[in-house]
Amino acid sequence: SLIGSDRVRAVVGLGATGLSCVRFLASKGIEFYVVDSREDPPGLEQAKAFCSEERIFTGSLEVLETLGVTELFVSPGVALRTPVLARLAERGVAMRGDIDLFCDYVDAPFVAITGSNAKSTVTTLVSLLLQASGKNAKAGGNLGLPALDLLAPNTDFYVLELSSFQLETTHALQADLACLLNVSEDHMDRYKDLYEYQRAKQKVYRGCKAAVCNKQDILTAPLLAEGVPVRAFTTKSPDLKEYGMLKDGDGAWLCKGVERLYHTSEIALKGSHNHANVLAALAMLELLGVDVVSEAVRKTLKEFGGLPHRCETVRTLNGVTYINDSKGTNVGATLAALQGLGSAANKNILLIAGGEGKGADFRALAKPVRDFVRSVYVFGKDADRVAEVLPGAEVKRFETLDQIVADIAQESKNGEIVLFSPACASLDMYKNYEIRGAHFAQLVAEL
Ligand code: UMA
Ligand code: ADP
Repeated sequence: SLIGSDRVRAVVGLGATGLSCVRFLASKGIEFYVVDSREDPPGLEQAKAFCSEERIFTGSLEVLETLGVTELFVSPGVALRTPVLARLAERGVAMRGDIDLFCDYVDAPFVAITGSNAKSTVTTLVSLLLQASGKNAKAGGNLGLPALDLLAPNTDFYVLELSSFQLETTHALQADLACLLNVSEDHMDRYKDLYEYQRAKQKVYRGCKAAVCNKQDILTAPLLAEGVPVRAFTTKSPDLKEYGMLKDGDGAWLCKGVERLYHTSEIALKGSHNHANVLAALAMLELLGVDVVSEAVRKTLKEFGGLPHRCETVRTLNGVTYINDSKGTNVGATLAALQGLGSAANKNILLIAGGEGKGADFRALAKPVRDFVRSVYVFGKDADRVAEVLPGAEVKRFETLDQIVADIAQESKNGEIVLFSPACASLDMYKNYEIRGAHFAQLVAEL
């Protein structure tokens, strides 16, 4: 039925996802149209190598209504609420995505990982642990390399990071292992409320053969058929089959039930949020049938210090530690950074926040700011929206990051932590969070 001639397909959006669909459909000899709302989308020239020019339409999506389409592969950046898509869906046109196509063709076990935060860190860690354990594992999806581009013979495991947008357009995921790490507000410009967003995230569990969830976040709890194995993780002490932590002096043991697995002192990832990430990854290894305790795993945990732009220490100068958490693009990530790095006794954090708030509610920042932060520096489009929820806190408002770093260089004291964790997307002032983080790191390097 996949190559049934009754279907009329179109790829919507010509970014990384759209191009991967174009290449893949062409390689299967399947015909399709391509549409993009931009006049000159980034993937246009490349797409022409796989699709005749008269089948490519740019500048508007409205043309879809005249093509007689029955099935769309919609890029994650294109909202299903876009009027023309909503009208077509109403008429029964299938709204699919690249992950749906991946599921049609994948012939090796795959892991699906989602959550509001920590997806990239955990996806990367799981694939590194599998590789260290001798498996041919490939990681991608929202992480960067589109899922369809991963498909290759002799793969033992695919490890996919999935966004809520990708899950919206996925109808039969049926992952061999599914994990929802956490749910906190994000992308509220695309969802009606937190529950609509959670419903998209929960789709990761649909038809899965095993699952991992977060005991400390009820919104991650799966509703599954009897007999599907589930493991939970927590940063508190675990029950019998759970992954959790037992305090030990200054550190703690990562445990499965009462069994001690690794001590925090032998794990490169720092902060309790990152320990939760390691526990999630270990739980996944177990369910994939891979040894959780081995020299290979131990060595990997000792070496993997995290991805750039995620609570990354970029410099220590005059006793002040500068941390780049530019990937902190929502309130939950900034909360985790403050809780993971903060000390109520010292109150030694200088927080830099602001940017494109995506309609978020920043009130959850008030308490950790009161507890751990000496001074807040805000900038960007939603600077005032961040500032207004922090009454009583010392908040300084600036136009640019350059001005903020210059001010902090004067004001910061020995022993303080400068945390650049915006709680906002970067798109109001930067091309993406990586360029924003690199700008911060460069300003700090020039001090
Ligand atoms: N487009 C339209 N109409 C619109 C919006 C976009 O035609 O209304 C077109 C644009 O003109 C552009 C194309 O769609 O040509 C862009 O597609 P896209 O925004 O879906 O981006 P891709 O390049 O396909 O990248 C996507 C993910 N991007 C988004 O979800 C926004 C990438 O995640 C992902 O790595 C990639 O697929 C491969 O799977 C990025 C991301 O920011 C990192 N994700 C969000 C996040 O992590 O918070 C969800
Ligand atoms: P994602 O791919 O979901 O955006 P990342 O691994 O890129 O996840 O991390 C995004 C942000 O979330 C970073 O600011 C990081 O410090 C923060 N973070 C990492 N682990 C957690 C966690 N367990 N809970 C909340 N935030 C976290």
